[in-house]
Amino acid sequence: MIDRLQELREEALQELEKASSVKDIDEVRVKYLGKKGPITEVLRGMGKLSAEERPKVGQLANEVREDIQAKVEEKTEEMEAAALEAQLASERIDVTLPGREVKRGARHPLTAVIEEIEDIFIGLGFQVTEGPEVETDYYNFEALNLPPDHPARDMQDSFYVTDDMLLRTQTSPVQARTMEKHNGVGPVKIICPGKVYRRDDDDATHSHQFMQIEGLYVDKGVRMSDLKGILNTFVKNYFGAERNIRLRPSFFPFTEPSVEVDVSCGICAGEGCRVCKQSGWIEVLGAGMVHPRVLEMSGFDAKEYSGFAFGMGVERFALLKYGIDDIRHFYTNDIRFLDQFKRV
Ligand code: 2NL
Repeated sequence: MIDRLQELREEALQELEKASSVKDIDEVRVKYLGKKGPITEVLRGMGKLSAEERPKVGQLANEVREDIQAKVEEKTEEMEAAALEAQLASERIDVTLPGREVKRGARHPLTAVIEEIEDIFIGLGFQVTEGPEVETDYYNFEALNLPPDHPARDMQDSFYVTDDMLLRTQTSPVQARTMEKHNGVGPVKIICPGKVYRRDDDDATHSHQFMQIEGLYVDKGVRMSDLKGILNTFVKNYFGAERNIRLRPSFFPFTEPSVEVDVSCGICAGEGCRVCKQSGWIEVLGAGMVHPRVLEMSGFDAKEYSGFAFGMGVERFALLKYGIDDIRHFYTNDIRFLDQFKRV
């Protein structure tokens, strides 16, 4: 029996030595140390032994078991360490490789210009207000004192959705709606940025859809000099402190008196050049004192209240500031064009 146990130990240790996987090792363990294994069998036959031999065989059997168990553990650890090594080797990363470029987006130049203009007017106490792009004939035309025979009211010049509804041709209806909500109580001091639509053939300076910002200040005692001061401050903030404005008489149905506002040319400083067509001035805004009929229709007492209003095309402000020569660049969204505004 002693010989048999030593034989079994040799066999088991050799088989473990040859084992090449955790599964192999476990099979050997079950084969030798399992309940139906040869060592258990030897122990069962111990009854036939003498009282003298029994403890010796028992002790050896335990030693054999312990040796096999120790080898099983040693081999398993070896295997697991090797597996971990292999995994680490296969997952090795080179931290010195250059990283992947992070693609940064950018605000659209028109968005950047709108936000810049908004910030200037917020600094002057105005609130930013928005409204619907599909408007009723009333808010788009009637409330702004446009006579029924005005060209803009022609089916040919505006995008009508029904007989009575159209895509707004200016953002003034937002202002008319806001005045109405104030129930004849001032002040109303707002700017309204947004998309507007006119039936037009697109070219370098025209688009059937463009961005407008209008401003409105209604309160007791608002005067033309307030308009001039606000626009002068705005233009200097937007274009630069060295620029000046001048007002020329004009006409709009919704303002009386009405003016066109020019900014001094930033290229030639008034000397005359190609950009300002030799005049030294560039037209940038339309403005005026809100027509009393417009105030009354929106619920304000024109004997008590007065106001000024102005309107500007955002594309024109962007063209002038960034030296862009074609308004269509804003809508075709060529990534090479847009990329140039990453720092704007
Ligand atoms: C332009 C410049 C302008 C206004 C817009 C306005 C709005 C209300 C009342 C009175 Cl609610 N006026 N807006 C005023 C003057 C000019 O836009 O060139 N428009 C054709």
